[in-house]
Amino acid sequence: MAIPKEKLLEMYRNLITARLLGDKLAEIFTTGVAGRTGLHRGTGEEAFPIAIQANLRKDDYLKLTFRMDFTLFAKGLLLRDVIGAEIFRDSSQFGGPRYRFFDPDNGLLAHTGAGGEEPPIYLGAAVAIMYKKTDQVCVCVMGDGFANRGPMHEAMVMSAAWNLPIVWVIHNNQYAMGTSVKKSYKIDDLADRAKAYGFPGETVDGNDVIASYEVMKKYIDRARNGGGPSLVVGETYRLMAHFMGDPQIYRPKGEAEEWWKKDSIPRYQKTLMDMGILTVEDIDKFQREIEAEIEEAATAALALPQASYENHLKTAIDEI
Ligand SMILES: Cc1ncc(C[n+]2csc(CCOP(=O)(O)OP(=O)(O)O)c2C)c(N)n1
Ligand SMILES: [Mg+2]
Repeated sequence: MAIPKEKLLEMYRNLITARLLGDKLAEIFTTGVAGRTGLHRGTGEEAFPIAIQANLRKDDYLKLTFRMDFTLFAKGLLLRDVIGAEIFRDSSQFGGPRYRFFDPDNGLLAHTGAGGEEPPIYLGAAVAIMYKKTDQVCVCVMGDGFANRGPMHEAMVMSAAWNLPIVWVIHNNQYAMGTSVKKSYKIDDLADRAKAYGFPGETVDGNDVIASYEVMKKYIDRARNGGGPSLVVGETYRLMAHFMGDPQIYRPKGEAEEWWKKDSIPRYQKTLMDMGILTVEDIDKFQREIEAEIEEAATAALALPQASYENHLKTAIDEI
């Protein structure tokens, strides 16, 4: 499949933006000006969510893992509003999220503190698409940890029974807090589970931008065209600590170093350079442009008003 050059470069820009934004967020959190504590960094796992979002429209529904929410600029959110949502600011007065990425106009419905409760909510969005007979799709991404909770299983069962336009995704970064997937799954290929629900399942190298884009495209197109649900597993690695401050005593020595060798950025740069659509000069230029964009967005985000639970709940209830 030939991916248009513009799409390949859009994913490159987004990948670099995600990497630099992750660094910027870590910097903001260490200065104490964020309205919450405990950033769960996603540096090193950006390629998979970027490739997923490259296949989505603004009106499609998307749930990303809490760790990868900061890549939601690739869904159309302003960088300012992404940073604002991360640091507990409210950008609703400008049409952005009011609280922690709650932004229905951009297909972002819920992020629950009780992790793993979201799949039935996104299942509901897929039911709504079925009734409204639109060609939207729903993509629900859960971490390898929260994908093992009950709500995801029940939602997958129902999605199959009703042939709903939803792609279930497991973002497998090999750990849930200190627990390795090897301890929580007794199968090697997590996509094997799809068979039991009665829909297709496929595993892809989540650090390979193009492979991830192609696999996601296949199943998103399938769902959009009435083909029903599927399960995609993106294999990556949680290179960062569970949260900033976690001593990571559970991680075998040398394991993270091995995964750094599979980092998506140098791999994707090489691929694009081999294809003749990216030069060393472009790499420098993009880097400088994106750094400036992030600085500007961070300044604007810090000036946003603090979000408040009371205000969020009140307006959310009023809207229902
Ligand atoms: C119901 C519930 N149980 C436990 C937690 C604590 N918790 C927060 S993050 C996390 C790990 C999630 O692992 P995974 O889904 O693999 O996401 P990752 O951290 O790897 O991105 C846990 C157990 C929670 N938030 N909610
Ligand atoms: Mg995980």
